[in-house]
Amino acid sequence: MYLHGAHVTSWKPAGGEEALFLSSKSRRENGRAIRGGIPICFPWFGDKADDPKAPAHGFARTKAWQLESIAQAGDGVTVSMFTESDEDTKRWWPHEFRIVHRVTFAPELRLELEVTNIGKSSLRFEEALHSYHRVGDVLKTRLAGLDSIQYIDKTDANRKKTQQGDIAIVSETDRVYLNTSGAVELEDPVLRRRTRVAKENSRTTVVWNPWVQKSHTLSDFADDEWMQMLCIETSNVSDFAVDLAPGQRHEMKALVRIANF
Ligand code: TA6
Repeated sequence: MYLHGAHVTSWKPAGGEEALFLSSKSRRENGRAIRGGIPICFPWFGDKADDPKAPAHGFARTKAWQLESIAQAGDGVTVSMFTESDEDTKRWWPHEFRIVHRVTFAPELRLELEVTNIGKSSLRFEEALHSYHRVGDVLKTRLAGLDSIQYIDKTDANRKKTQQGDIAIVSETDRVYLNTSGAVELEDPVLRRRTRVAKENSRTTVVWNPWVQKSHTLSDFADDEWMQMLCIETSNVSDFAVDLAPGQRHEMKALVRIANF
């Protein structure tokens, strides 16, 4: 886990294999997000609606966070990092906030993203734990848990559609599943494992795979790496952005468990 963006890049449950995908082309540079692991998107998701010059997915993933604590937690370790508003953040987003990323590395991975409005005016934000799950061959995976859920298809002019059955990746996939609080389960017959992602205080789930074409446009991503990853993003975006009054706090949680078969 890096202070650069409070970014988790690896979790390997005891006796198991690496759960997260990290690009061989990812670059550790100031102002640049790590490609892979779990980037934090905050306080907006994707492009900033009213400012095309603003950094995609907000500034949290390229900001230097501070270490708050490291503590033993049962059969795991909890690492807590935080950052707050400053002159830089206010250039893009005129609000006072404190954000904490609390991660417990244990037989399961627990992620808690806590946002507090420390200002005098209310604020609205979007957030996502933009997790890159490592898979054996994305073409052979199936993602369950979003059947009959409405989604925004960002590869088709943001048209709203309804999911039928499990998700199979057969082309570029960039979808925002709306008003869903349920867990999802990723079946991976090549790595012979099932990854379950449960969540709290999250009303959207984003599913992303860049496929062939888009992979070529990403300078920090190798051309064939799209086969080894699937992003499943615990989030509150689009119509489900979060409103916080002064002094209020919001905590989104994700819990990742892997079962081998
Ligand atoms: O979460 C999916 C998405 O919003 C896609 O639209 C794609 O752009 C992806 O994020 C990666 O974004 P990035 O800014 O990290 O290249």
